[in-house]
Amino acid sequence: MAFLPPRQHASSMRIPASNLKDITTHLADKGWAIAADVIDAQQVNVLRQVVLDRCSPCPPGGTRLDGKVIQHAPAVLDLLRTPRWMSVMRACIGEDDVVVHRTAALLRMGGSPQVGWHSDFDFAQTPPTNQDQYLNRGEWPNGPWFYLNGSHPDRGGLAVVEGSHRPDWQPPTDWDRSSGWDLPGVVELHSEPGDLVLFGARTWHAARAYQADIPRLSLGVGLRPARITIPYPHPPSAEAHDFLTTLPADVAPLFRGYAGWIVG
Ligand SMILES: O=C(O)CCC(=O)C(=O)O
Repeated sequence: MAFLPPRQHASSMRIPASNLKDITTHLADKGWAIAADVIDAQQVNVLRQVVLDRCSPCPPGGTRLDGKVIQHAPAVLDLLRTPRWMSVMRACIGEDDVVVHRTAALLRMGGSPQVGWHSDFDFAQTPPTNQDQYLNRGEWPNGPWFYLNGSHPDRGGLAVVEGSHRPDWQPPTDWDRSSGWDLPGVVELHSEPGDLVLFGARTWHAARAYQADIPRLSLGVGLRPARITIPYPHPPSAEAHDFLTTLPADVAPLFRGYAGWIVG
């Protein structure tokens, strides 16, 4: 791409998980936010093991994603019982009555390449035909990821384009997925393992190539307003049906209209 001056990457800001006002303001203004210390070290370790169990084996240089992790890992249900996480999520969605939207465990091995610049939002105006079109048209915050090794540019870290959450934001015409890092508005995120990384539904993001010799582990659980249903035309798979009918009573209301089983 042509002639942008080199840019000093802004370092990102962690906001205490109890400061819901600053987290939501930051997310609304900038299109991303980091809620600090949402889960403790013990929960981080449990979730690390979940990602390892669900995404191994993975070959050197590879990436594995489990888009139905919550259906197979009771420990992920415990996140729904974690008041600090729920309060951050509810505040960022802006509604109290929320349901589980989609979940993912993501493992990347050393040698995995850069994840190119993209928005997860599905901008198509035509009726949805695939899982991402069904699930990625909502306005609720994306991510929201726990980078369970921390996010840092030297650890395959996530970066976002500040301001790109706004509907009228357009990428410069010479951008593509393989563009580098000296781009206008890029913020490289620095988070700790118990931090929740949030970004807007439209926010453009990318992740650095990962080089370390331990697996990079991330877990994402997205919620949406309960009043929004996903018009998926098929009934739940047998596996999803079993999961939904055996859910513990305390979390079952969070699975009204669950459609995350589409994935994977
Ligand atoms: O963290 C990563 O490696 C990729 C995350 C990502 O691209 C996404 O959430 O869409």
